[in-house]
Amino acid sequence: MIDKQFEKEEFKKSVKENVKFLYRKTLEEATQEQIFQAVSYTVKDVIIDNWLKSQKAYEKQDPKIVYYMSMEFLMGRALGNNLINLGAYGEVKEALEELGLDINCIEDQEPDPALGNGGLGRLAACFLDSLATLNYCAYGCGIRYRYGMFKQEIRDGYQVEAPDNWLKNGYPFELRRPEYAKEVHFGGYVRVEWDPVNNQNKFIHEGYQAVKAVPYDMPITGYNNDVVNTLRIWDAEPIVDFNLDSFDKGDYHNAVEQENLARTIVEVLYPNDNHMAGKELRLKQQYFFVSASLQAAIAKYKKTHDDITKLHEKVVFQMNDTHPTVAVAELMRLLMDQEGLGWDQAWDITTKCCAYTNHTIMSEALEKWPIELFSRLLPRVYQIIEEINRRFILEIQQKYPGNFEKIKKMAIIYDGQVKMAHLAIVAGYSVNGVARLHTEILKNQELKDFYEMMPEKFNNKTNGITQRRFLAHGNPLLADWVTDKIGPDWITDLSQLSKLKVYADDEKALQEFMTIKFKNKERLAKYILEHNGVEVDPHSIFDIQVKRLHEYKRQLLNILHVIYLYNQIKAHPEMDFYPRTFIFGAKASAAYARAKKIIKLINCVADVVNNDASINGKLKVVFIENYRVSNAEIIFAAADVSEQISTASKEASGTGNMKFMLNGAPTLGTMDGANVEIVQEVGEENAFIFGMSSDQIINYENNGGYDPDFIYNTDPEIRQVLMQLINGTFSSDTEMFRDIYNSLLDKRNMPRPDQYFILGDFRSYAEAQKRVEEAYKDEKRWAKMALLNTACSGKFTSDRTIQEYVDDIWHLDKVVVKEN
Ligand code: 26M
Repeated sequence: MIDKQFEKEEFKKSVKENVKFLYRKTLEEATQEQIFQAVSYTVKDVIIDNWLKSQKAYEKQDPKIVYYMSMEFLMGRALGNNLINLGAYGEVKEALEELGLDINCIEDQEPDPALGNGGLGRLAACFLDSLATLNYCAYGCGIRYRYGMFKQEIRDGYQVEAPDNWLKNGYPFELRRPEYAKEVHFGGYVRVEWDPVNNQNKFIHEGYQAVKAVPYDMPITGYNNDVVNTLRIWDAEPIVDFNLDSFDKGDYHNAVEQENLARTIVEVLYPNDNHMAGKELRLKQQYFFVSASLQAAIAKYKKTHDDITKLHEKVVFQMNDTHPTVAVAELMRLLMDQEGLGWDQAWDITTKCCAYTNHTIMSEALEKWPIELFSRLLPRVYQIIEEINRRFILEIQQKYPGNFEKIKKMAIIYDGQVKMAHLAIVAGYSVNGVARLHTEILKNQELKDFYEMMPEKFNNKTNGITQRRFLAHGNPLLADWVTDKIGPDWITDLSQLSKLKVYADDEKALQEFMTIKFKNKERLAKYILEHNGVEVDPHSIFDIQVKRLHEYKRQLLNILHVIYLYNQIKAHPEMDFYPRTFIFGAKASAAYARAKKIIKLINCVADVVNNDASINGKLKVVFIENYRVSNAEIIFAAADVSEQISTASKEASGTGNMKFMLNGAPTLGTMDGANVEIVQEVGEENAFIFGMSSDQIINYENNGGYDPDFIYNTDPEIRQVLMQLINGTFSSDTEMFRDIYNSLLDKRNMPRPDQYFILGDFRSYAEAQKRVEEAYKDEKRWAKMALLNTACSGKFTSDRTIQEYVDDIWHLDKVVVKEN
């Protein structure tokens, strides 16, 4: 059903009016950016009606609400996605054409709201889409960073970070809600007073600095169901403007500090991925949005309910990793100090309201805060954590009398640090990993002691992705083809894709499928030419690795293998070799020197390989600048091969792997994260699996015995590749890649050389790459494989993931908004 406003003539009229109203211009005079704003306002108008309608329905039905608490929401552009979900994309595309406008150019005017780093933040965005589409009442709770994920520029092969000022033209899809502002307090001290009325101690927080948290709401549209949920992100403002008033009161210093605090707290997203830096400002950010969100949730609950002890019947807080874990102590504080409950009652409610998702086993990522910092910044919250810890240690002692090892390993406060994961597990009623293998590793390795003590809390929720963005919007050619073959139901029921299996041996269908892939490769080739100035051949194999740059993800293994292939072609020019384009996209955390060097290496190898006429263009290497959600959609659609080559056990799940699969790219990968489940769905014969298993890796890690030196000494081809890092082949500065070389071989390299088993897996990877080439040469076999990947990807929709969260953890009620 098309809304009246998306009826073409109405729509055109509204866009023209908005251009006039907003900019005092005619359509002909307006810039593309101004037209984008005008179009967005028209769309927002429709959304606001549904938003109000959803609100009404929620008020009437009083469903249980999930608050998805996350430091990151990597939303990507809203305009196109909203049009898809409103079922109006086609109409609007045509209407714009009639105005002489190209919808792609209009969409390209929107900045990517990049309020996240990578997988964890993008997962949160997919979850919000699925929650709205499945008719559940949900709020995303986060921070309105002034600067999101930095923009990456490549200069002379190096990554250079540029600020992402995403708000500079005003963002049309947000709504400031000053009436819901909340105060958040930092620092100061706690005074204890006896309260004779309630016969208990009263804790009074004084001498603090206060910040005003002001929410901005973004609409989250469900697919074709009129549901509009809310992503609520908090901005910080000073409580009172710095003025002479406070100066007169002698409060000058404090007024300046409060103003500074408000300005700095939401300034920028920390661009770290899987790495904890321990910065005080980061903890301030965490407490800031958590406290504001909890206050708002409690206030909302109390508007229509008078018994706070039943909060858990209507509210659940899902903590996206440990970043918002201070929520458990803050909820205790609000229930006790604001609502007047005693410890036991408050604890009972808190432990029924909070649940925790773990996203990584990388030890550098585990959040631990020095108690000195924590208690200074959040004195009352720290007191509460001490009491939670005291009681938990008593429990440990009861269960394991005399076993001090257990206390050492499981205490929330130990070695002068607050361990956020331990707090989350102790206070949460659910602890989940994000893929089957990852959850098993949590239970049997990382969190073994906790699993033994409280097995009932542990469960798995394999990640998923939204097909609305990553197929319907990102790959319209394939989306139309799928609809043509099996009807449109896949958009809300991805398991339908299995119906495509009947086409696996249908030559006509296979040809259509591969023609679409080819067109998408042409689209990407055009993008690469325009943005990178490199010409690539869409007839070559597009072999793609796009994800954050991290040693465990092993972009280094990929580029070393490219060097190896280059050497082979040079040594055997007559060799039969299918042309290949290796495409990379990755941001490195700004402070991660080795990761940045790997980017430089990729670009240096690209320079040499792409300019070597003697290899006849058989090999191309491209580094796509500024990989982000908007260009990801184009990249996934165009991939032949999906590189998922993390050291087994290290990648908790991965979600890019699912996006490639959905778009018909077979996985070249290790048995890690969700790759394991992908292979299970598609069959081993339709994937290229290599490398050591997670058991083998974990065994080496625990018992030693891995020796990259032996490989270096016994495999001359690998040795040649490593020598080329330091002999001037790719940089006249022979010291340029010395650190990378050393990281693989130098025994002084801490904690051990080649931590990520790059040399150990090299041969196995090269063989798997050989199998890729053989398979690709057989056109029919490849087409079948590609099609089956799409056909078997149904499990990996975030709709399935969300339904599992609802069934096992959240127990939400379905809400009807759209009357039939
Ligand atoms: C921590 C402290 C200070 C600053 C930043 C951080 C931090 C930020 C993001 C730590 C980890 C962060 O993200 C981890 C992450 O993205 N994990 C990924 O989660 C995905 C969704 O579950 C999985 O698919 C990936 O395998 C996992 O790496």
